[in-house]
Amino acid sequence: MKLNKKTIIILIAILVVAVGVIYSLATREPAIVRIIKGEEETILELEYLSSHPESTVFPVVVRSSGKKPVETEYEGVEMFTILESLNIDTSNVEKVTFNASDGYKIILKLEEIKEPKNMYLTYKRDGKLLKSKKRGGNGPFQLVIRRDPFSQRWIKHVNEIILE
Ligand SMILES: Nc1nc2c(c(=O)[nH]1)N[C@H]1C(S)=C(S)[C@@H](COP(=O)(O)O)O[C@H]1N2
Ligand SMILES: [Mo]
Repeated sequence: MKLNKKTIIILIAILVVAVGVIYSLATREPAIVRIIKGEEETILELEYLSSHPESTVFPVVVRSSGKKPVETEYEGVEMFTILESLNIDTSNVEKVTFNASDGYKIILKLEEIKEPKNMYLTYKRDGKLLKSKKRGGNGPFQLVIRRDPFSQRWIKHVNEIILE
């Protein structure tokens, strides 16, 4: 085979694309949340949330740092409802730790999680799936606290929930 300039450029282009595809597959963040209670681990998948009968759309004002407040609509399921529907026994749980893929962490009391219509694990904003951190979004899952007006305790990129 004659390796002219054009062939070499095409080969390099194929190589670059292949490396890109392999890299993005290898570093792909799966759209799941691991719910851990002692030795038990439950995997929560996006499809489970999005097809949940109690998935709801609710309006909320987002005050992102350095930006004007914006009215948006989030879609998700109440955190306590999720635990109940997964049959996770919370009778002796006191605190709930939310870990995010960027290392951010927040600890909430189970009582707070139980407050009606307050804490939602969300997966859509304004009708679109939440993008991952890598793609510049707040997802794939974000804990939205409706009665936290300045959203400091909202947690982006939630990937682990630990019940203790
Ligand atoms: N995973 C994760 N969640 C987070 C944060 C963060 O750095 N990482 N910052 C918190 C803070 S301080 C605020 S004010 C809100 C909104 O942050 P944003 O305006 O940068 O989106 O998200 C909160 N949740
Ligand atoms: Mo903040």
